[in-house]
Amino acid sequence: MTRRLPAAERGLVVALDRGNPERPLEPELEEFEALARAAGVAIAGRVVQRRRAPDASTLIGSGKAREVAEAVRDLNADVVLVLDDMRPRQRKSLERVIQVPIVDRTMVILDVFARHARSREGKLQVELAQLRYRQSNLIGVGADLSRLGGGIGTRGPGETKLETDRRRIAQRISALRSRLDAVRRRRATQRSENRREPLIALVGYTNVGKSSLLNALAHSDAFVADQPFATLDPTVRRVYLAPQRYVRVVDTVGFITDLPKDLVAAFRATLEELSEADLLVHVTDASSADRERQERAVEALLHSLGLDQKPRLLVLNKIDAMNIGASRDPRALAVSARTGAGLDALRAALLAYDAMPV
Ligand SMILES: Nc1nc2c(ncn2[C@@H]2O[C@H](COP(=O)(O)OP(=O)(O)OP(=O)(O)O)[C@@H](O)[C@H]2O)c(=O)[nH]1
Ligand SMILES: [Mg+2]
Repeated sequence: MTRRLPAAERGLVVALDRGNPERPLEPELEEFEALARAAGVAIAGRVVQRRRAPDASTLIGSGKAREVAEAVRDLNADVVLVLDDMRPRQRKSLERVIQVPIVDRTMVILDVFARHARSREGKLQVELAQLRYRQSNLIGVGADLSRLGGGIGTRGPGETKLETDRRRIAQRISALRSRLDAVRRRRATQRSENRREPLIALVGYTNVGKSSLLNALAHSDAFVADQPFATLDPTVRRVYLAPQRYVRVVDTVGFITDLPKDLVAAFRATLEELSEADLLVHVTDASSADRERQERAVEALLHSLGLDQKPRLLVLNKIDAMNIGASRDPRALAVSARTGAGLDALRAALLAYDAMPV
């Protein structure tokens, strides 16, 4: 029950710059804007507040909040997009000053997921994540349950309604859980009928080219797009390596820094399928200046899923678009899903793993 949102809302982006040299703001801000665009928002402007620590009551400080309110009017923005996590209290005080809906990073990511979910399981998982997030952050929903699943621009109701909402959210959450269980039981049966060939999982940051690589290997046409989270549902294809040697390659949801915990929880079943893989192929984007940060985020998530011990192959994709002079990771196999460069070497490497026990 996910809802498509009206296109081209105008968003004003707000972020705190904590001046932490270990974690520069710019790449995260750019990523946030790409997420917002994938959620159908046009970026009208940015307000960055420099301060070491967030203000306890308004996140950005009350003076800055008034400045944001003014910028909203000047730029004719419909929504304020806040990069940082907010406490319910900070959100409330900001809402008093800023007269348009306030949406945080988690809500933006949930919204992109809601737009891109295709399968029944994917949709149920996204709705579950949205409700859990609203529940734990005391964000209300519209009176009509059928409108649940709204994201960008969904405004919370007043206090009293929030109480009734909470009860209905709790009911809806348990209904979703049992429907998801049913879908999963059905899928587990289907899966067990189909497991002779080794399973190789493509994992990696969102938008690095996992689906493109799957298509290049399998001559298939899984959905590819230059935006985050184009893929949500696991797609399995049979890939030919050599005479009589086939593997199954699964392409699944991409990772991102600080993937919201409610999403990880809701997508746990999807992510746990990675544990059935015989080999994880970690795909990275050679053309991205942000590659190291992305790799660290993927490693962190694999760790939290208990997948550290899986055999792993590092693949550097998009070498056709790599800056001349940029250093190549000697551990990685360099390929281009677009030009086909390096794919024979990749098949050979997979063939070597194909000898492993199933
Ligand atoms: N230049 C270049 N672009 C590529 C290559 N592989 C993929 N791309 C582009 O990168 C973008 C993302 O590709 P996808 O295959 O959708 O990436 P993904 O990792 O599946 O992304 P999500 O499913 O959104 O996590 C698309 O615009 C692709 O055309 C490559 O080898 N070279
Ligand atoms: Mg994809």
